[in-house]
Amino acid sequence: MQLVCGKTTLDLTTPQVMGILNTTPDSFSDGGSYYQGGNLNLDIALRRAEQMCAEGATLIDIGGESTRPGADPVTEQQELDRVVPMVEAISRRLDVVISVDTSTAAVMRESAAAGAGLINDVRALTRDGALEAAAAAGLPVCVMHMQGEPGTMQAQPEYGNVVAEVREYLMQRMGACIAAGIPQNQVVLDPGFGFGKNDDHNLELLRHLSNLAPADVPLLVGMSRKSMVGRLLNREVDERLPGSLALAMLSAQRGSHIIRVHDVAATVDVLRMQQLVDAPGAVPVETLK
Ligand code: 7PJ
Repeated sequence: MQLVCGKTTLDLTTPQVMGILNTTPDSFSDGGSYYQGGNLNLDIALRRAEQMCAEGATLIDIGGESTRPGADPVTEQQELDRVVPMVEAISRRLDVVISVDTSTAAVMRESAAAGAGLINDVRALTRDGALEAAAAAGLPVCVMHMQGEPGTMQAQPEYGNVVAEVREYLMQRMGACIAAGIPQNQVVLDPGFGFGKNDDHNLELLRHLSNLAPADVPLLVGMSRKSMVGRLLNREVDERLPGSLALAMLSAQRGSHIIRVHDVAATVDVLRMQQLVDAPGAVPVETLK
């Protein structure tokens, strides 16, 4: 299974790690890390991207809008200003697939022109012009399930059958992508952990991850440091690494192809160990000197 991400083709035979780089001042985990005196500092962000690549990330996900409940809404221009220079800078310097976490058509267009390799949309290309912009970009897309809207989605999520409903939605959005001219094998699906889901919903989706899509469709999952880890283990944001690593491994065992995380080095180790056990021969054995 492969994704053709612009100039780079990504091999999904083994699970790939996507490192998170938020260019927002207010994301729940790394928000504001790259700001100095209220301005985004490209050099600091670039160094973080470089580090994640050295640790084994093959994708970097750049987001300019926080979807955290209560986060300030962002204008199109703000999002462009945060994301596009970052895409340009990374694309010039690093050999990595740049994913843009955006729902905005103009950000998709300008990021693609600046060297992005994947469009990652938590709103599954439902905003005006998004499907068309993504198709015109000629890049693979990740479409995610969300119930409700970011500001209110966690108030009272409700499902009859969460697995069936999420699968149904993802299949429907995949159909919309194909109808818009995006090749079927360039569509990645994501159940959207924590997006309009309570902990039971999240756990049920993880248990049945491999039933969410046909086996030949790439799956992306993101659970790193999320509130579900906090609630289930009673941990603050900076104490969620062990829980996040367990979830990364459990999702790899259930067939996820791309795992979106903050802690790249630790996740790469965990996934390598998982592959050594579950998929002998898939990754080279590295022995200590
Ligand atoms: C996800 C995302 C996710 C995809 C965020 C956070 C919230 N994109 N963007 N999947 N989450 N595809 O990192 O906690 O789960 S932002």
